[in-house]
Amino acid sequence: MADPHRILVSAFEPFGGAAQNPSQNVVQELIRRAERNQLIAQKEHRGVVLIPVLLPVEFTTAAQILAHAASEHSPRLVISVGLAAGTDTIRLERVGLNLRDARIPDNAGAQPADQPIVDSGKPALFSTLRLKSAFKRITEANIPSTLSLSAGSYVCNDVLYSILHHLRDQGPEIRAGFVHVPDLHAPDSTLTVGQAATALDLLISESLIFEPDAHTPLGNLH
Ligand code: PCA
Repeated sequence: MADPHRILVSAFEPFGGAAQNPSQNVVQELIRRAERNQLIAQKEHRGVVLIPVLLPVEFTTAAQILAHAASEHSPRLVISVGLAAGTDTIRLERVGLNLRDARIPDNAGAQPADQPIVDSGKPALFSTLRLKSAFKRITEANIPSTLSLSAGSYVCNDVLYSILHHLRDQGPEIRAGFVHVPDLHAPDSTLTVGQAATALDLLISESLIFEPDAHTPLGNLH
């Protein structure tokens, strides 16, 4: 297959005492659909190849593993998925902050407070995925979604900021970003793994388009 669209999709291991992390189920569902040629992205683009990566919930290490995988596979897109418990929409993260401030220890016991991720790095970096275009399609598919202004200051934000920092000198060809999903295993969850996988699929398909993101005014008031 000539010049495939390789897409790195990462999920996280469980953390904080939980038995599972729904980000893993979402990525597994995406891979299952890809194997059956059922992805919207496969219908809209030729040669989509998904490469799954499972990350530990550990500051620094998770980001290093993702950066290493990006160097190894030369993907077109790097999309990371994590759990945001207590939320009820698919959160398309717009901003990675150069900040570590952990409410709970990570899985290796680290609990940094008020530390930069990259010394003298920029205070914040923006996702380079086509989030607004994807948001429109996800919403049209009746999947509750939010353009989110912060991925927090825990390991997910660490991964988002670090991959954007890592890729910043590599030109616009490699886009990267982060998606938070709700606790899809919660008994009262209003979203399913299937819906979250469809949202990711649409984000992938939109982000493979070689055009700038939509410029519709969608910013949050707060
Ligand atoms: N969520 C955490 C880290 C791993 C995950 O799935 C976060 O939001 O930082």
